[in-house]
Amino acid sequence: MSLKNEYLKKVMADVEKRNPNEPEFHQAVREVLESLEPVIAKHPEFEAQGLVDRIVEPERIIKFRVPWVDDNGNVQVNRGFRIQFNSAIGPYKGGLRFHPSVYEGIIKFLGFEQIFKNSLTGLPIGGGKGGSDFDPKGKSDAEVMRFCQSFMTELCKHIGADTDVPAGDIGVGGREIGFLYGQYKKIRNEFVGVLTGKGLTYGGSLARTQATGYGLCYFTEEMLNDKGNSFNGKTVVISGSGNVAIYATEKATQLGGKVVALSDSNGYIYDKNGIDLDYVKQLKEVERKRIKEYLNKHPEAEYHEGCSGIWTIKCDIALPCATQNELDEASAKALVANGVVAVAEGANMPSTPEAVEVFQSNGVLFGPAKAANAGGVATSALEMSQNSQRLSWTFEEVDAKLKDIMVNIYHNSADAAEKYGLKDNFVAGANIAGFLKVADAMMAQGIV
Ligand code: NDP
Ligand code: 2IT
Repeated sequence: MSLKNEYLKKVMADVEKRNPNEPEFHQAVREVLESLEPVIAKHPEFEAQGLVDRIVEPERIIKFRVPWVDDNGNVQVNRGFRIQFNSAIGPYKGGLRFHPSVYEGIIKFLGFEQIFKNSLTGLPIGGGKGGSDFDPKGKSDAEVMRFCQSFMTELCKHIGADTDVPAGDIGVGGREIGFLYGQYKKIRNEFVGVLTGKGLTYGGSLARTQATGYGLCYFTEEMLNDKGNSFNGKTVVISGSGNVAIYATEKATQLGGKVVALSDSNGYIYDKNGIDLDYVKQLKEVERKRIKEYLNKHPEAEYHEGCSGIWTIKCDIALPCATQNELDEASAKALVANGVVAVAEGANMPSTPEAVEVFQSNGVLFGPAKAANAGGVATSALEMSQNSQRLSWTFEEVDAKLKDIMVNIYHNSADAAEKYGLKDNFVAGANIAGFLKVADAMMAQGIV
């Protein structure tokens, strides 16, 4: 699909010119602008107020040096980022990613997506994202701690409980959030909800660890239910074996599905008997080992090198939960040929545009990341509410709110798609519904 509206074409050309060599950011913007064609046609005031020109430009980009000393006494230097993209509906909110592939274009694409995702949750949170090209793999706990302390020594000048509230993403989990929080508190002398995903003994919310994976399954179950279908009795393939993949596996299994495959960046496992999740948790959450070690306890399972082969496994439901552009056109065709019924994105932008086109043109139910994985950030916003009240809610309370939010996101996306003549196109629906709330707030606040 290509852009037809002259205003949107001009905005896209400007984005490409102003952000050269950032293909992931261009990809994320193009998808949203394509969805907005009917909205811009209906609302000439958005063009008159330069609204789309403004929404594609981050409010602020912070880029900084992160020096630290490794266990051998050598000085290491990484680069840190925080992009404060849009604060129209609330303080900037979004994760921190520590991965060697991080550069400004990755943080920009993630921050841009976060604006619309956060809007879809119905909660008052703006869009932001940050991270570093630091690679936590193979580092000792002490090295990770020194890195996090150095990172926060700079970041703490730019964030705050009512300004910008970071959380986890790839390579940033409970351990990293703890070190980051400790350093923030030491420098600022404030015990406040400036990060989410905190430990339960210092202000974290029950169910935040599970939230993205559980939320993904609640969304998918609602999408399936709407078409008279469900997880029950279905074969499920999930990529990744990190936070999102693990808790998607747990909830998909509770809903009656059988998860037969997981992966990491080296390869994938296939266990036709259904994944032994307790063992995966032990390997990944406790021992920080590779997924191929699964065969130590389950020699009857298979391990294959490489990531994309996972999509050739026959399944009814596929949940990509690893990273951007991990599922391409050829993989989408393989899933369709094997009869996949639903695909929902736990990762951010895991399907290439060509893959999305294959799913949509073959009648596969497709839940885009912004909608399907919004449960993590939604529960982060619930953590912020609890911190403000200095109260903590039970697991059941938070989980019930999460489920409610995911069901609403599905219906708001489906309704917006239908209203604009794009029934069952949840990509367009999520983009439009997410955009309209932010657009309304920006219109009300003037040219800022
Ligand atoms: P984790 O770091 O816990 O796990 C990441 C998983 O993805 C690991 O299995 C990792 O394998 C794999 N992976 C990472 N990078 C690559 C790569 N370049 N190629 C292949 N595999 C890769 O992260 P999360 O589970 O938190 O995040 C997974 C996805 O979900 C990301 O896209 C993230 O943005 C998204 N997300 C996360 C949310 C959250 O609350 N955590 C909320 C919403 C979305 P390996 O160990 O080999 O690197
Ligand atoms: O991509 C995401 O939504 C996240 N990594 C979670 C962000 C958050 O603030 O909880």
